[in-house]
Amino acid sequence: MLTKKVALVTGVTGQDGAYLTELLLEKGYIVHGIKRRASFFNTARIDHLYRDPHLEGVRFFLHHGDLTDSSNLTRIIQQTKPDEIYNLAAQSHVAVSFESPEYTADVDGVGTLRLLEAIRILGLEKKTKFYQASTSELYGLVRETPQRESTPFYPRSPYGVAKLYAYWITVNYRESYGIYACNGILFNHESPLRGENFVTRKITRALTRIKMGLQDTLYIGNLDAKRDWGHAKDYVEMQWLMLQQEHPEDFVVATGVQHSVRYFIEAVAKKLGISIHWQGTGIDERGYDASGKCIVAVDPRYFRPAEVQSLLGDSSKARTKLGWVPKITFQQLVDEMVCADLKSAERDKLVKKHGYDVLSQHE
Ligand code: NDP
Ligand code: GDR
Repeated sequence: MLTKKVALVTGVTGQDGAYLTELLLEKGYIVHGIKRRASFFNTARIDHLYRDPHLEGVRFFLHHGDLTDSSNLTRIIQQTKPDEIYNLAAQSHVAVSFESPEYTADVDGVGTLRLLEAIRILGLEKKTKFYQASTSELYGLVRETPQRESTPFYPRSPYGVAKLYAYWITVNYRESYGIYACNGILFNHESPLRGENFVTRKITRALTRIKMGLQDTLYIGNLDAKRDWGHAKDYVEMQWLMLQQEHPEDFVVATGVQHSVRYFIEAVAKKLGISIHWQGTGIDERGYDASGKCIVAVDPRYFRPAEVQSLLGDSSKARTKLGWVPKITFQQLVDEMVCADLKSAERDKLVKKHGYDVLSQHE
């Protein structure tokens, strides 16, 4: 049966925001999303879900807002009176957080507090459930493998530290004010909607463009980093499930399978029929294709001041208590991302063939 619930999604224009909004609309929710004002339209991921608000039966609405602006957030929550808030908004790039640590702390840490305070100030503690997008980056320098809910935290970036504050303030408001608030400790999840400067999308985008002759080289950082990569579509289902329980709890969300960045490149190259011959080790490493042309080069620019070398999650609690299992395998994820980026590379190739410039985006 379709629900009559109202959800408010921060970060609605991001990868997870798009998949979650689609899921909530399918379930019958009225969805309010908070988007930032930008000089370019930034709604490409959700345009297919959006309908003219003048039409009848529209259930998806957008509001301008920002996690750094508490009066704005309080007003939106007051107007929409949501049954559920999904706090997905964040400066979500770990490397960028070293460049903008203060901003990252403000948005990712204090931003979470602003939402929780708004719930409290408006007297919505008993009505509004709250989901916080916590992260495997909390584990950082790992103390135990695989990582589970009880594994101690040791964040390794301003992003991780800001998210640590958000994690604990969520727990604190649950314990202090009885708000139904929970943390999803999500491990890396990807999709064709993944931002272009995260490593998986950077790889699928670059290798498909190399395949189409639009680009020569993929410049990359730490090839030996290992991640537990799942599909965003599976993970937003868990975000929703966590708010449908009798009592609020925190859950790890992961596949339990780990691969290195190098392996991800190899999997994409295999799918595309590009051969990469690895040569040497360390920062001088180069990958050459069959014709001897360098296509993968390590650039120390992409190394981080402190790295999270290896993450592997144990989501037994989610599987046992909520019956959640990820449906999409690593290979299916790679295939889907490669197919989507190949399509846009083919389109760019056609545009170029007809004499128009193709803009290349570099990280
Ligand atoms: P994205 O980077 O794709 O999306 C982030 C969203 O936050 C975008 O809509 C962005 O808006 C918005 N945003 C950024 N800064 C602000 C701000 N100051 N005020 C309001 N909105 C803002 O991230 P994902 O969808 O991948 O991730 C969603 C959440 O989950 C994030 O909090 C992330 O930290 C966390 N997370 C992600 C994981 C992953 O592997 N994807 C794993 C674990 C946690 P705009 O479009 O304008 O930039
Ligand atoms: P991560 O994702 O830092 O885990 O954070 P990202 O894809 O950026 O990096 C994963 C690993 O790959 C290494 N790496 C590179 N990373 C990027 N971005 N670009 C490169 O060129 C490159 N080369 C190697 C990184 O050093 C790292 O070890 C993501 C984000 O979505 C966070 O918001 C989220 O909380 C965590 O996942 C879980």
